[in-house]
Amino acid sequence: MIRPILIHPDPRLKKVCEPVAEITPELRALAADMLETMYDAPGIGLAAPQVGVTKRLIVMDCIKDGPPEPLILFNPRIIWASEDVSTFEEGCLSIPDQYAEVKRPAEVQVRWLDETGTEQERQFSGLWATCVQHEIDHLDGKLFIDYLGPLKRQMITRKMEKLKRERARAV
Ligand code: K1U
Ligand code: ZN
Repeated sequence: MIRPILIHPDPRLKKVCEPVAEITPELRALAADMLETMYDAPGIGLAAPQVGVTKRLIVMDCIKDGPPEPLILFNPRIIWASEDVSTFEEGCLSIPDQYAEVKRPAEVQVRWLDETGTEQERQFSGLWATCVQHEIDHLDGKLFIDYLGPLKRQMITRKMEKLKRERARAV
């Protein structure tokens, strides 16, 4: 099921999300819905708060060409980050049509629980590293615009407020 994606500003996007204590069938269904929502958008990642659920769950697939590689990560944690940084132009499905360059560690080691409750660990680089950091930021109530200066951030926030007013009028 495709779920509606919250648009910034929304208080649910500013919350620190709760860890998942047990991976229940409901949470597995939520993860499947999030993947469907992400592919439909389209996007390369999605965090549970973006669909209004303040739990520590993200999904990703950064493969552009070739067979899909969906990943479901419960309680993801960065356990190592490189000193090297890289700059990517980031977007966000909760901030449509706005892009900005963000500097982040180029490589990160992440530990998480998969959908079977098994602990997984993987080193991410390139777009995967940028995406996993962007998604984990969502779980801590942080958006990519929080890395920008106050004027740029305010300009984007005002555009999003206008977009939300227009969308509300259209229904
Ligand atoms: O968290 C999100 O809002 C998803 C976001 C993830 C992301 C994008 C770019 C850098 C870091 C994290 C998106 O997927 S925005 C859409 C997007 O980047 C994309 C859409 C279609 C094809 C390829 C990329
Ligand atoms: Zn985002």
